[in-house]
Amino acid sequence: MFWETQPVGQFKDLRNANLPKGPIEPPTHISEVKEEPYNLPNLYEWVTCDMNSEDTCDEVYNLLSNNYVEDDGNMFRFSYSKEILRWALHPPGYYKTWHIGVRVKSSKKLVAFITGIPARMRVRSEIVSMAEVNFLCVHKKLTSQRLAPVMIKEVTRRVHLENIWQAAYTAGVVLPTPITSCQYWHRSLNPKKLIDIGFLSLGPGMTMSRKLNLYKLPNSPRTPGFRKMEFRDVPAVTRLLRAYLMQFVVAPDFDELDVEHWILPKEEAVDSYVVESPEDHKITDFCSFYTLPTSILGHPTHSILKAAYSNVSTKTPLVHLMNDALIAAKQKDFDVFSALDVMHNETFLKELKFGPGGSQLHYYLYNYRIKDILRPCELGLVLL
Ligand code: NHW
Ligand code: EN5
Repeated sequence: MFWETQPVGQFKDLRNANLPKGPIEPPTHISEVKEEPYNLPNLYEWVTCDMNSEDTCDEVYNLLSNNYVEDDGNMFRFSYSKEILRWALHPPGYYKTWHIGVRVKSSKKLVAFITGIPARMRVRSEIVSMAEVNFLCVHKKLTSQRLAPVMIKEVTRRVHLENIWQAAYTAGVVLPTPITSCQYWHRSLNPKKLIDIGFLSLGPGMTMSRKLNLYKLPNSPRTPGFRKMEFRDVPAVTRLLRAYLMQFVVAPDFDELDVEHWILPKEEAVDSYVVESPEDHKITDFCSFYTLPTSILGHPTHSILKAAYSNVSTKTPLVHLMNDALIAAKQKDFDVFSALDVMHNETFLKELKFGPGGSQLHYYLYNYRIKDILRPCELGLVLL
């Protein structure tokens, strides 16, 4: 088994509380990192994907929208847009060499993909340089050929070449071993469409009109001073976000440049709002969610929009703030607002009529052992 050979927490060690915490393997000198890429089966070759190239970005988009993550009933497939992919892969300090493709040598067709981006992560009081690994995808026709382990080893090698020895990643499947397992929650914004496409079921004793009534939202946000975030808000939002994230055991260590990249609104990718106090014009709260179009498989109506979030509140109660986030998302024509039970989200999910989704999301660290498995509310990290 591949994962048994990797420096990750193993299932058999779960009961052993005495293992040392922190890095599982010590770093080596970069000069000792293998210089040549790992061997692929002979038909294939490695490529570095330049996501600024329109053609390459198109190829990656097509590979993912046809082969990436589906729900357990294969009714929906994540369909990250080119805007989101570019945004997701170009944070401050990104490495182009960490955007890795596999092509068929003869036809040059792109058949597999994996990415890393750099991030500073805080684990308790330690700041650890990490890679966040995402968008691992193998063309449906080539699965079960053990390509994924080679791709993971290759991204690991390229991360090591930048003197980085830890990584964070999420997956819907259970691997050795989660630092926490979170539940997806969904809040219907457009129940009629969600029922039409089978995302939501009407349920016994429910009528469409009762359903529509249940999920009705006001036409505009309720909190006075709730407005779209602007560039000038970056310092205040950074302060709020840093203070909020300090409450969690594992969370990113964001500076102003990170906030400018990850939080400042970007069309088709991320929406963020602040509450500016009408009295003294101070920024007291902020919330944010990203766009994730999802293909509806085998249905004439195409593409539903999902949103996730990351949020902070100091003054406005979190429930009110998130209610305004729902209203804002509804106004922007999103069909569903999704969230995980991470951070303090448990405090508003039920009250704001989110329902538990069909699947879980497991969080992992590579080459880093933490003291105990975390509760979702101890986690301050959202990956795209
Ligand atoms: S999770 C989304 C992953 N993508 C999808 O689900 C898309 C649809 N599926 C596929 O494309 C978000 C294929 O099924 C994939 C597997 C490519 C998933 N993570 O090649 P084989 C991310 O992108 C293990 C990790 O035959 P396949 C996070 C599996 O347990 N490992 O499988 C990515 C088995 O190992 P075992 C996964 O179906 C994080 C082996 O792969 C996995 O053709 C990556 C089988 O390989 C998954 N999602 O392709 C890790 N799914 O030991 C980063 C399966 O059990 C680690 N496997 O025999 C850190 C690296 C950086 C470190 C830096 C210091
Ligand atoms: C992340 N970076 O299954 C990559 N999504 O619940 C890895 N279900 O949307 C992610 N099957 O529950 C991998 N509707 C894990 C996620 C894979 C995608 C996935 C789930 C999350 C999902 C929907 C559709 C299920 C269709 C049948 C779902 C019900 C929602 C309803 C809302 C109102 C209250 C009750 C529940």
